[in-house]
Amino acid sequence: MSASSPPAPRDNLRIRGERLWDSLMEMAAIGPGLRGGNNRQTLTDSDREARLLFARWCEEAGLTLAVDQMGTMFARREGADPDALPVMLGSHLDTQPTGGRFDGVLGVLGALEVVRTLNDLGIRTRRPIEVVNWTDEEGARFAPAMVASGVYAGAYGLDWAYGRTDAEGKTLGAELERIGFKGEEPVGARKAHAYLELHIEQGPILEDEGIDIGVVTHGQGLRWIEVTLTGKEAHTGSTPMPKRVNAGLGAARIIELVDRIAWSHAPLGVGAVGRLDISPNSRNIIPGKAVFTVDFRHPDLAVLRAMEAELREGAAAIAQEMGLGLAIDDVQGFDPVAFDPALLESIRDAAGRLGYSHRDIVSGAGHDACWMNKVVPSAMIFCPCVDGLSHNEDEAITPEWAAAGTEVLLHAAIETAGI
Ligand code: HGY
Ligand code: MN
Ligand code: MN
Ligand code: MN
Repeated sequence: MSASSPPAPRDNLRIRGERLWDSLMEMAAIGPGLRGGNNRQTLTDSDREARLLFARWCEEAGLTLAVDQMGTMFARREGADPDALPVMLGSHLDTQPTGGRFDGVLGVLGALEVVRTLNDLGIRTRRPIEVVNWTDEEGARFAPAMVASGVYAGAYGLDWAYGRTDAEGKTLGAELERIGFKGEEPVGARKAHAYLELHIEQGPILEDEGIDIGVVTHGQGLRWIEVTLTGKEAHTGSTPMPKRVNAGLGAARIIELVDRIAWSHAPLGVGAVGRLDISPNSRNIIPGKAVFTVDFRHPDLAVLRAMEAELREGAAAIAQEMGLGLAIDDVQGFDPVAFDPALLESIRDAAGRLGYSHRDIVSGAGHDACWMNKVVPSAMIFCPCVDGLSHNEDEAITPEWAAAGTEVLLHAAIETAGI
Protein backbone atom coordinates (compact mmCIF):
# COMPACT_ATOMS: atom_id res chain seq x y z
CA MET A 1 0.00 0.00 0.00
CA SER A 2 1.63 3.32 -0.99
CA ALA A 3 1.92 6.06 1.64
CA SER A 4 -0.69 8.22 -0.16
CA SER A 5 -3.48 5.65 -0.60
CA PRO A 6 -5.88 5.27 2.35
CA PRO A 7 -5.44 2.02 4.30
CA ALA A 8 -7.36 -0.83 2.72
CA PRO A 9 -10.44 -1.56 4.87
CA ARG A 10 -8.86 -4.76 6.16
CA ASP A 11 -5.71 -2.97 7.11
CA ASN A 12 -7.53 -0.92 9.66
CA LEU A 13 -9.70 -3.51 11.37
CA ARG A 14 -10.27 -2.67 14.98
CA ILE A 15 -11.81 -4.62 17.84
CA ARG A 16 -14.45 -3.40 20.32
CA GLY A 17 -12.28 -2.46 23.26
CA GLU A 18 -15.14 -1.85 25.68
CA ARG A 19 -16.57 -5.34 24.98
CA LEU A 20 -13.16 -6.88 25.67
CA TRP A 21 -12.75 -4.87 28.87
CA ASP A 22 -16.26 -5.80 30.07
CA SER A 23 -15.43 -9.48 29.55
CA LEU A 24 -12.14 -9.10 31.42
CA MET A 25 -13.93 -7.46 34.35
CA GLU A 26 -16.72 -10.07 34.39
CA MET A 27 -14.14 -12.86 34.43
CA ALA A 28 -12.14 -11.05 37.15
CA ALA A 29 -15.16 -11.28 39.45
CA ILE A 30 -14.78 -15.06 39.54
CA GLY A 31 -12.39 -16.31 42.22
CA PRO A 32 -11.61 -12.86 43.68
CA GLY A 33 -8.44 -12.42 45.74
CA LEU A 34 -8.31 -10.62 49.08
CA ARG A 35 -6.73 -7.47 47.60
CA GLY A 36 -8.50 -6.90 44.30
CA GLY A 37 -6.74 -9.55 42.22
CA ASN A 38 -7.67 -13.18 41.72
CA ASN A 39 -7.30 -16.49 43.50
CA ARG A 40 -8.68 -18.79 40.78
CA GLN A 41 -6.30 -21.73 41.05
CA THR A 42 -6.55 -24.52 38.53
CA LEU A 43 -9.33 -27.12 38.93
CA THR A 44 -10.90 -25.35 41.91
CA ASP A 45 -14.60 -24.48 42.00
CA SER A 46 -13.79 -20.95 40.85
CA ASP A 47 -11.80 -22.32 37.89
CA ARG A 48 -14.84 -24.44 37.03
CA GLU A 49 -17.05 -21.35 37.18
CA ALA A 50 -14.64 -19.47 34.91
CA ARG A 51 -14.60 -22.37 32.47
CA LEU A 52 -18.40 -22.47 32.35
CA LEU A 53 -18.58 -18.72 31.69
CA PHE A 54 -15.95 -19.05 28.94
CA ALA A 55 -17.91 -21.99 27.46
CA ARG A 56 -21.12 -19.93 27.43
CA TRP A 57 -19.38 -17.01 25.71
CA CYS A 58 -17.92 -19.38 23.13
CA GLU A 59 -21.33 -20.87 22.44
CA GLU A 60 -22.83 -17.38 22.06
CA ALA A 61 -20.07 -16.64 19.52
CA GLY A 62 -21.05 -19.74 17.52
CA LEU A 63 -17.94 -21.73 18.42
CA THR A 64 -17.83 -25.51 18.83
CA LEU A 65 -16.26 -26.50 22.13
CA ALA A 66 -14.04 -29.57 22.70
CA VAL A 67 -12.24 -30.58 25.92
CA ASP A 68 -9.22 -32.88 25.90
CA GLN A 69 -8.08 -35.39 28.52
CA MET A 70 -6.15 -32.69 30.39
CA GLY A 71 -9.23 -30.47 30.52
CA THR A 72 -7.85 -27.99 28.01
CA MET A 73 -10.68 -26.26 26.16
CA PHE A 74 -10.61 -25.71 22.38
CA ALA A 75 -13.37 -23.47 20.97
CA ARG A 76 -13.45 -23.77 17.18
CA ARG A 77 -14.64 -21.29 14.55
CA GLU A 78 -14.90 -23.04 11.19
CA GLY A 79 -12.94 -21.69 8.23
CA ALA A 80 -13.77 -21.67 4.56
CA ASP A 81 -11.48 -24.69 4.16
CA PRO A 82 -12.61 -27.28 6.73
CA ASP A 83 -9.64 -29.51 5.93
CA ALA A 84 -7.08 -26.81 6.72
CA LEU A 85 -5.31 -27.03 10.07
CA PRO A 86 -6.51 -24.31 12.46
CA VAL A 87 -4.71 -21.31 13.83
CA MET A 88 -4.85 -21.59 17.62
CA LEU A 89 -5.06 -18.45 19.77
CA GLY A 90 -4.78 -19.20 23.46
CA SER A 91 -3.51 -18.78 26.97
CA HIS A 92 -4.90 -19.65 30.43
CA LEU A 93 -7.71 -18.71 32.82
CA ASP A 94 -6.14 -20.18 35.98
CA THR A 95 -4.34 -17.78 38.31
CA GLN A 96 -1.79 -17.74 41.08
CA PRO A 97 -3.18 -17.83 44.65
CA THR A 98 -2.45 -14.11 44.88
CA GLY A 99 -2.61 -13.45 41.17
CA GLY A 100 -3.63 -10.62 38.92
CA ARG A 101 -6.72 -10.23 36.77
CA PHE A 102 -4.92 -10.23 33.41
CA ASP A 103 -2.09 -12.83 33.47
CA GLY A 104 -3.31 -15.45 30.99
CA VAL A 105 -6.87 -14.14 30.97
CA LEU A 106 -6.05 -11.39 28.47
CA GLY A 107 -4.80 -14.02 26.03
CA VAL A 108 -7.94 -16.16 26.24
CA LEU A 109 -10.47 -13.30 26.20
CA GLY A 110 -8.44 -11.36 23.63
CA ALA A 111 -8.68 -14.41 21.39
CA LEU A 112 -12.42 -14.56 22.02
CA GLU A 113 -12.66 -10.86 21.07
CA VAL A 114 -10.86 -11.68 17.80
CA VAL A 115 -13.59 -14.20 17.02
CA ARG A 116 -16.35 -11.80 18.09
CA THR A 117 -14.87 -9.17 15.76
CA LEU A 118 -14.64 -11.60 12.84
CA ASN A 119 -18.30 -12.45 13.48
CA ASP A 120 -19.28 -8.74 13.56
CA LEU A 121 -17.49 -8.11 10.26
CA GLY A 122 -18.68 -11.31 8.59
CA ILE A 123 -15.11 -12.31 7.84
CA ARG A 124 -14.57 -16.02 7.19
CA THR A 125 -10.89 -16.94 7.41
CA ARG A 126 -9.64 -19.76 5.20
CA ARG A 127 -8.30 -21.77 8.12
CA PRO A 128 -10.41 -22.51 11.17
CA ILE A 129 -9.53 -20.53 14.28
CA GLU A 130 -9.48 -22.18 17.72
CA VAL A 131 -9.52 -20.29 21.00
CA VAL A 132 -7.65 -22.27 23.68
CA ASN A 133 -7.83 -22.26 27.50
CA TRP A 134 -4.94 -24.39 28.79
CA THR A 135 -5.34 -26.25 32.06
CA ASP A 136 -2.91 -25.45 34.91
CA GLU A 137 -0.56 -22.97 33.28
CA GLU A 138 0.52 -21.55 36.61
CA GLY A 139 1.76 -24.70 38.31
CA ALA A 140 0.94 -23.13 41.69
CA ARG A 141 -1.51 -25.79 42.88
CA PHE A 142 -0.18 -28.69 40.79
CA ALA A 143 3.41 -28.40 39.62
CA PRO A 144 4.86 -28.14 37.05
CA ALA A 145 3.72 -24.95 35.37
CA MET A 146 2.38 -25.25 31.80
CA VAL A 147 1.66 -28.92 32.51
CA ALA A 148 -1.22 -29.33 30.01
CA SER A 149 0.62 -27.73 27.11
CA GLY A 150 3.61 -29.83 28.20
CA VAL A 151 1.54 -33.01 27.82
CA TYR A 152 0.28 -31.70 24.45
CA ALA A 153 3.91 -31.18 23.31
CA GLY A 154 4.95 -34.64 24.53
CA ALA A 155 7.10 -33.42 27.42
CA TYR A 156 5.05 -35.24 30.08
CA GLY A 157 2.93 -38.39 30.03
CA LEU A 158 -0.80 -38.13 30.72
CA ASP A 159 -0.74 -40.50 33.71
CA TRP A 160 2.24 -38.66 35.20
CA ALA A 161 0.29 -35.42 34.92
CA TYR A 162 -2.86 -37.01 36.42
CA GLY A 163 -0.79 -38.12 39.39
CA ARG A 164 0.49 -34.65 40.33
CA THR A 165 -0.69 -33.76 43.81
CA ASP A 166 -1.55 -30.50 45.55
CA ALA A 167 -0.68 -29.56 49.16
CA GLU A 168 -3.68 -31.56 50.40
CA GLY A 169 -2.70 -34.68 48.48
CA LYS A 170 -5.46 -34.34 45.90
CA THR A 171 -4.44 -35.46 42.42
CA LEU A 172 -4.79 -33.44 39.24
CA GLY A 173 -6.69 -36.29 37.58
CA ALA A 174 -9.23 -36.56 40.41
CA GLU A 175 -9.78 -32.80 40.48
CA LEU A 176 -10.33 -32.73 36.71
CA GLU A 177 -12.98 -35.39 37.19
CA ARG A 178 -14.54 -33.58 40.16
CA ILE A 179 -15.10 -30.34 38.25
CA GLY A 180 -16.38 -32.22 35.20
CA PHE A 181 -13.64 -31.19 32.76
CA LYS A 182 -11.86 -34.48 32.13
CA GLY A 183 -12.47 -34.68 28.40
CA GLU A 184 -12.26 -37.68 26.09
CA GLU A 185 -10.15 -36.16 23.34
CA PRO A 186 -6.59 -37.52 23.38
CA VAL A 187 -4.15 -34.74 24.25
CA GLY A 188 -2.23 -33.60 21.18
CA ALA A 189 -4.56 -35.31 18.72
CA ARG A 190 -5.85 -31.91 17.65
CA LYS A 191 -3.17 -30.41 15.38
CA ALA A 192 -2.57 -26.76 14.51
CA HIS A 193 -1.05 -24.79 11.67
CA ALA A 194 0.19 -22.09 14.05
CA TYR A 195 -0.21 -20.94 17.65
CA LEU A 196 -0.38 -17.29 18.79
CA GLU A 197 -0.51 -16.13 22.42
CA LEU A 198 -1.29 -12.63 23.63
CA HIS A 199 0.00 -12.01 27.16
CA ILE A 200 0.90 -9.16 29.49
CA GLU A 201 4.67 -8.62 29.65
CA GLN A 202 4.91 -9.25 33.40
CA GLY A 203 8.01 -7.05 33.37
CA PRO A 204 8.79 -3.29 33.14
CA ILE A 205 10.39 -2.85 29.71
CA LEU A 206 7.44 -1.89 27.49
CA GLU A 207 5.96 0.54 29.98
CA ASP A 208 9.37 2.10 30.79
CA GLU A 209 10.06 2.65 27.08
CA GLY A 210 6.51 3.76 26.27
CA ILE A 211 6.10 0.93 23.74
CA ASP A 212 2.65 -0.46 22.91
CA ILE A 213 3.52 -3.96 21.67
CA GLY A 214 6.18 -6.54 22.54
CA VAL A 215 7.13 -8.89 19.69
CA VAL A 216 8.28 -11.88 21.73
CA THR A 217 11.19 -13.42 19.86
CA HIS A 218 12.32 -15.82 22.60
CA GLY A 219 11.25 -17.35 25.88
CA GLN A 220 13.99 -17.86 28.45
CA GLY A 221 14.78 -21.31 29.79
CA LEU A 222 13.46 -22.40 33.17
CA ARG A 223 14.42 -24.95 35.82
CA TRP A 224 12.36 -25.85 38.91
CA ILE A 225 14.48 -27.94 41.29
CA GLU A 226 13.07 -29.30 44.54
CA VAL A 227 15.51 -29.57 47.46
CA THR A 228 14.77 -31.74 50.53
CA LEU A 229 16.98 -31.35 53.62
CA THR A 230 16.75 -33.80 56.51
CA GLY A 231 18.06 -32.79 59.93
CA LYS A 232 17.08 -33.82 63.46
CA GLU A 233 14.11 -32.55 65.42
CA ALA A 234 15.20 -31.50 68.91
CA HIS A 235 14.37 -29.04 71.67
CA THR A 236 15.23 -25.44 70.78
CA GLY A 237 16.05 -24.71 74.43
CA SER A 238 17.94 -27.67 75.80
CA THR A 239 19.93 -28.80 72.74
CA PRO A 240 23.49 -27.37 72.75
CA MET A 241 24.34 -25.52 69.50
CA PRO A 242 27.08 -27.99 68.44
CA LYS A 243 24.59 -30.83 68.67
CA ARG A 244 22.02 -29.33 66.31
CA VAL A 245 21.25 -30.61 62.83
CA ASN A 246 19.03 -27.76 61.72
CA ALA A 247 17.25 -28.29 58.37
CA GLY A 248 15.79 -24.78 58.55
CA LEU A 249 19.24 -23.23 58.80
CA GLY A 250 20.44 -25.38 55.90
CA ALA A 251 17.52 -24.11 53.81
CA ALA A 252 18.41 -20.52 54.67
CA ARG A 253 22.01 -21.05 53.55
CA ILE A 254 20.99 -22.70 50.28
CA ILE A 255 18.35 -20.04 49.57
CA GLU A 256 21.10 -17.43 50.00
CA LEU A 257 23.29 -19.53 47.64
CA VAL A 258 20.49 -19.43 45.01
CA ASP A 259 20.51 -15.64 45.22
CA ARG A 260 24.32 -15.49 44.89
CA ILE A 261 24.28 -17.79 41.84
CA ALA A 262 21.61 -15.66 40.15
CA TRP A 263 23.50 -12.43 40.83
CA SER A 264 26.70 -13.96 39.50
CA HIS A 265 24.91 -14.48 36.16
CA ALA A 266 22.94 -11.23 36.23
CA PRO A 267 21.44 -9.29 34.59
CA LEU A 268 19.98 -12.11 32.51
CA GLY A 269 20.19 -14.82 35.14
CA VAL A 270 17.45 -14.82 37.77
CA GLY A 271 16.69 -17.12 40.68
CA ALA A 272 14.53 -17.37 43.77
CA VAL A 273 12.89 -19.80 46.17
CA GLY A 274 9.15 -19.08 46.26
CA ARG A 275 7.94 -22.09 48.19
CA LEU A 276 9.43 -23.38 51.46
CA ASP A 277 7.92 -25.98 53.77
CA ILE A 278 9.60 -26.40 57.16
CA SER A 279 8.56 -29.23 59.44
CA PRO A 280 7.36 -29.81 62.03
CA ASN A 281 7.01 -26.00 61.95
CA SER A 282 6.74 -25.69 65.71
CA ARG A 283 8.18 -22.66 67.48
CA ASN A 284 10.31 -24.68 69.88
CA ILE A 285 11.41 -27.62 67.76
CA ILE A 286 14.56 -27.43 65.66
CA PRO A 287 13.33 -28.08 62.10
CA GLY A 288 13.96 -31.69 61.13
CA LYS A 289 12.97 -31.22 57.51
CA ALA A 290 12.92 -28.48 54.88
CA VAL A 291 11.50 -28.83 51.36
CA PHE A 292 11.79 -25.93 48.90
CA THR A 293 11.64 -25.22 45.16
CA VAL A 294 14.42 -23.35 43.37
CA ASP A 295 13.28 -21.37 40.31
CA PHE A 296 16.19 -20.53 37.95
CA ARG A 297 15.78 -18.79 34.57
CA HIS A 298 18.18 -17.72 31.82
CA PRO A 299 17.87 -17.18 28.04
CA ASP A 300 21.13 -19.09 27.39
CA LEU A 301 20.90 -22.87 27.89
CA ALA A 302 24.59 -23.34 28.73
CA VAL A 303 24.40 -20.71 31.45
CA LEU A 304 21.15 -22.14 32.82
CA ARG A 305 22.82 -25.53 33.08
CA ALA A 306 25.83 -23.95 34.79
CA MET A 307 23.54 -22.28 37.35
CA GLU A 308 21.93 -25.63 38.11
CA ALA A 309 25.32 -27.33 38.47
CA GLU A 310 26.53 -24.60 40.83
CA LEU A 311 23.44 -25.09 42.97
CA ARG A 312 23.88 -28.86 43.16
CA GLU A 313 27.54 -28.50 44.10
CA GLY A 314 26.97 -25.75 46.65
CA ALA A 315 23.98 -27.46 48.26
CA ALA A 316 25.94 -30.70 48.64
CA ALA A 317 28.79 -28.84 50.36
CA ILE A 318 26.40 -27.06 52.76
CA ALA A 319 24.54 -30.27 53.57
CA GLN A 320 27.77 -32.14 54.20
CA GLU A 321 29.21 -29.42 56.42
CA MET A 322 25.99 -29.37 58.49
CA GLY A 323 25.41 -33.13 58.57
CA LEU A 324 22.10 -32.76 56.74
CA GLY A 325 20.52 -35.34 54.43
CA LEU A 326 20.09 -33.91 50.92
CA ALA A 327 17.82 -34.95 48.05
CA ILE A 328 17.46 -32.93 44.84
CA ASP A 329 14.61 -33.63 42.39
CA ASP A 330 13.88 -32.08 39.01
CA VAL A 331 10.32 -30.70 39.03
CA GLN A 332 10.37 -29.18 35.58
CA GLY A 333 12.52 -27.60 32.99
CA PHE A 334 12.28 -26.29 29.55
CA ASP A 335 15.06 -24.93 27.41
CA PRO A 336 15.08 -21.43 25.94
CA VAL A 337 12.77 -21.17 22.93
CA ALA A 338 13.07 -19.14 19.72
CA PHE A 339 9.63 -18.35 18.30
CA ASP A 340 8.70 -18.60 14.62
CA PRO A 341 10.29 -15.86 12.46
CA ALA A 342 7.43 -15.71 9.93
CA LEU A 343 4.82 -15.26 12.67
CA LEU A 344 7.01 -12.65 14.32
CA GLU A 345 7.15 -10.72 11.06
CA SER A 346 3.35 -10.79 10.77
CA ILE A 347 3.12 -9.42 14.31
CA ARG A 348 5.56 -6.60 13.50
CA ASP A 349 3.63 -5.82 10.27
CA ALA A 350 0.32 -5.82 12.13
CA ALA A 351 1.59 -3.45 14.82
CA GLY A 352 3.07 -1.16 12.17
CA ARG A 353 -0.11 -1.16 10.07
CA LEU A 354 -2.21 -0.35 13.13
CA GLY A 355 0.12 2.47 14.13
CA TYR A 356 1.37 0.86 17.33
CA SER A 357 4.96 1.22 18.48
CA HIS A 358 6.63 -2.15 18.95
CA ARG A 359 9.94 -3.77 19.86
CA ASP A 360 11.37 -7.23 20.02
CA ILE A 361 11.54 -8.64 23.53
CA VAL A 362 12.47 -11.86 25.36
CA SER A 363 9.88 -13.33 27.72
CA GLY A 364 11.02 -13.60 31.33
CA ALA A 365 8.02 -15.72 32.23
CA GLY A 366 7.18 -19.16 30.91
CA HIS A 367 4.08 -19.60 28.77
CA ASP A 368 2.08 -22.33 27.08
CA ALA A 369 3.52 -20.98 23.82
CA CYS A 370 6.94 -22.21 25.00
CA TRP A 371 5.75 -25.81 24.87
CA MET A 372 3.56 -25.27 21.80
CA ASN A 373 6.63 -24.02 19.96
CA LYS A 374 8.05 -27.55 20.17
CA VAL A 375 5.28 -28.94 17.96
CA VAL A 376 3.90 -26.06 15.89
CA PRO A 377 5.14 -22.64 14.71
CA SER A 378 4.33 -20.30 17.61
CA ALA A 379 4.78 -16.69 18.63
CA MET A 380 3.68 -14.27 21.32
CA ILE A 381 2.47 -10.70 21.55
CA PHE A 382 3.01 -8.68 24.74
CA CYS A 383 1.19 -5.65 26.03
CA PRO A 384 2.68 -3.53 28.83
CA CYS A 385 1.61 -3.87 32.46
CA VAL A 386 1.75 -1.20 35.18
CA ASP A 387 5.15 -1.11 36.94
CA GLY A 388 5.89 -4.44 35.23
CA LEU A 389 4.10 -6.09 38.15
CA SER A 390 2.55 -9.56 37.90
CA HIS A 391 1.96 -12.54 40.18
CA ASN A 392 0.70 -9.85 42.53
CA GLU A 393 -2.91 -8.80 43.10
CA ASP A 394 -2.00 -5.22 42.14
CA GLU A 395 -1.28 -6.36 38.55
CA ALA A 396 -2.83 -3.82 36.18
CA ILE A 397 -3.10 -2.91 32.49
CA THR A 398 -5.02 -0.16 30.69
CA PRO A 399 -7.99 -0.81 28.38
CA GLU A 400 -5.94 0.80 25.61
CA TRP A 401 -3.06 -1.65 26.08
CA ALA A 402 -5.52 -4.57 26.12
CA ALA A 403 -7.17 -3.34 22.92
CA ALA A 404 -3.88 -2.71 21.12
CA GLY A 405 -2.57 -6.19 21.89
CA THR A 406 -5.85 -7.75 20.81
CA GLU A 407 -5.92 -5.81 17.55
CA VAL A 408 -2.43 -7.01 16.72
CA LEU A 409 -3.58 -10.55 17.56
CA LEU A 410 -6.57 -10.04 15.21
CA HIS A 411 -4.41 -8.96 12.30
CA ALA A 412 -1.75 -11.60 12.88
CA ALA A 413 -4.50 -14.25 13.10
CA ILE A 414 -6.10 -13.10 9.83
CA GLU A 415 -2.69 -12.99 8.15
CA THR A 416 -1.89 -16.51 9.35
CA ALA A 417 -5.32 -18.05 8.77
CA GLY A 418 -5.78 -16.37 5.40
CA ILE A 419 -8.99 -15.01 3.94
O1 HGY B 1 6.20 -19.49 35.95
C1 HGY B 1 5.90 -18.87 34.95
O2 HGY B 1 6.74 -18.28 34.32
C2 HGY B 1 4.47 -18.81 34.48
O3 HGY B 1 3.91 -17.63 34.97
N1 HGY B 1 3.71 -19.94 34.93
MN1 MN C 1 0.57 -16.45 32.32
MN1 MN D 1 1.50 -16.49 35.66
MN1 MN E 1 1.19 -18.58 29.78
